[in-house]
Amino acid sequence: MALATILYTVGDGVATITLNRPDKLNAFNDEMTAETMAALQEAGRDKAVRCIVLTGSGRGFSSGQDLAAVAGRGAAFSIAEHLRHGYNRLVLQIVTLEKPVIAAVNGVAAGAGCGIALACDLRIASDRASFVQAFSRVGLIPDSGSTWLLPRLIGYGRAYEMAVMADRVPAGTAHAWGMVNAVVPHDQLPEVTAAWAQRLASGPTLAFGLTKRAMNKALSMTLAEALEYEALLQDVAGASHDNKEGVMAFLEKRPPAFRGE
Ligand code: T3D
Repeated sequence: MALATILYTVGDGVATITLNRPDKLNAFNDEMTAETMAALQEAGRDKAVRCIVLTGSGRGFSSGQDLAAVAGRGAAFSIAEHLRHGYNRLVLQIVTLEKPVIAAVNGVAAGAGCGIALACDLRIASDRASFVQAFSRVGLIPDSGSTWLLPRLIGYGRAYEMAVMADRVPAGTAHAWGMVNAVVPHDQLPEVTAAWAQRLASGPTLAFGLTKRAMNKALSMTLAEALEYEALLQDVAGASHDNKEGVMAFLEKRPPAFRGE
């Protein structure tokens, strides 16, 4: 892939996508949205990839929509179409990609950048990171899944406060509110993220993917429906190499050698 706005690397079962417009705190222009989607598609297809890390270069994770690009729009521009073709697809791609996706939040995550971090399965934040629902600062409503994802993670009151106050929520508060899984000293973010990613990449990838699918579906199901869906997917997981390997490893008192299938 020839890439202008992101970096894409694969190693030891982990694909790392680095948003790479640091002078704009990795604001999304159309090119960066398209390249990020292409990289996620490639990571989804590549059997060697069993975990994906999304991070930013420089001092930001992402500042959301590139506002300089907004200023150049004509009167006929449709924001709805822009969302449908860009952020909406990107968010759904992350949520439906059946491999664990970690956001390594290295700095500020604002607007759509915050929504995209929230769409990831796990968030590890640098102690220099912060989260801003910046939309109302520019007279917009939260998008990129924020109205759905944020209240589920932190509850309506805090989500609404973030939306209308649009203040920076520092990493420590985000952790206390349940928005991030861990906060680590800034210098240790790459190392801690690599350790989490490595552990996930050597896990039962099929089961991890089905878990993601089941948990996301369960959010709009009754308990009875979720129980039935678990039963259906457990049939699939139960027929996998990794289920057999996990059971044998337990009985033989050795660590399992999962293949992700
Ligand atoms: O219209 C649609 O397409 C709908 C879609 C909407 C999705 C959205 O994401 S709407 C929300 C858009 N994002 C924002 O409103 C955030 C704008 N940025 C900020 O509020 C602040 O930059 C931050 C709170 C994120 C960080 O503040 P700070 O003080 O750490 O950094 P800074 O000095 O403001 O920014 C550093 C540079 O990045 C600066 O450039 P300069 O002066 O050094 O040349 C700044 O202009 C640039 N930058 C930051 N954010 C953006 C940006 N440039 C373009 N677009 C940005 N979003």
